[in-house]
Amino acid sequence: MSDKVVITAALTGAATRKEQNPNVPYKKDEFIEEAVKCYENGAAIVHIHARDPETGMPTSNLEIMGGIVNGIRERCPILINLSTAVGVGVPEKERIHHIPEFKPDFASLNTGTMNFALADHKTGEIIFDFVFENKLDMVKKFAKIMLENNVKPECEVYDIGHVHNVLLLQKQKILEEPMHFNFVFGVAGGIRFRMDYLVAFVNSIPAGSTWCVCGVGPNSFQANMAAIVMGGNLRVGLEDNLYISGKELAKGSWEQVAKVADMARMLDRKPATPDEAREILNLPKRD
Ligand code: KMH
Ligand code: ZN
Repeated sequence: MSDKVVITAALTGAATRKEQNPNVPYKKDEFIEEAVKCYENGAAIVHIHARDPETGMPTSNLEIMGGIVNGIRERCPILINLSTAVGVGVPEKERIHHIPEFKPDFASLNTGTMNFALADHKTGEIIFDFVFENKLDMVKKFAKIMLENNVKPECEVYDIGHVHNVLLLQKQKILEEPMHFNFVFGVAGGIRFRMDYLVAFVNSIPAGSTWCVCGVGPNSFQANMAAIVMGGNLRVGLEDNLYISGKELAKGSWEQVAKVADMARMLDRKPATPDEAREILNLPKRD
């Protein structure tokens, strides 16, 4: 097992709001400060959904996104992963147009249509009911654009069936090996964290693939700890989890990065630098 662990910080996502945690970034400078602090605390990658600075709504507006991406690139060498989920109801074109424009190191590739709800796991109540559309034809189109632009896809899998979708596309030579997977636990509509499910995920991907784990809400740090033990990579951040412990709000994604970096060190693994992450995850070289 590698003694290095690649930590990704997912700064915003599409759903979390300042009303829930005031440290969710909306403005360009807030994104840049968060990214720099995440880098300083051990993150090698930032995963970004841009926000409209006034409303806080998710957007892939090229001017807004350009300010964030270029601002981060000027301040630190952290690698950049841009979301192609973007936000609820965003049309297909606006989910992908920023990828050829900014050629990030990584882009998320969501691999199956699914329920993507917000639920109260204690009562079972569905708070927000949403179908996340990722028809295979669209996944294929997005993957092709990533391939043409030399951008590595991070295959987002929320259930084992999504791994099988990825394998179908890989047979068509649209996804190059070694592939990279993000195993997402805890979305209402996807799989919840259990050690045996993580083992099943790891056993279902082609040998030589790399993988990362993230968990939504209370699944977050438990899934991360399991990934450290199993030799995988980690993702934390206010996109996935608003808290640092129990019901204590995180001061920023960077505080969660510091926590999992310590967890990794405790188990004799160290956070990878961006250069090491590029090598470990087989990312294309950049100027
Ligand atoms: N919000 C996460 C559970 C993406 O941006 O493409 C999954 C995610 C997907 O980060
Ligand atoms: Zn995301």
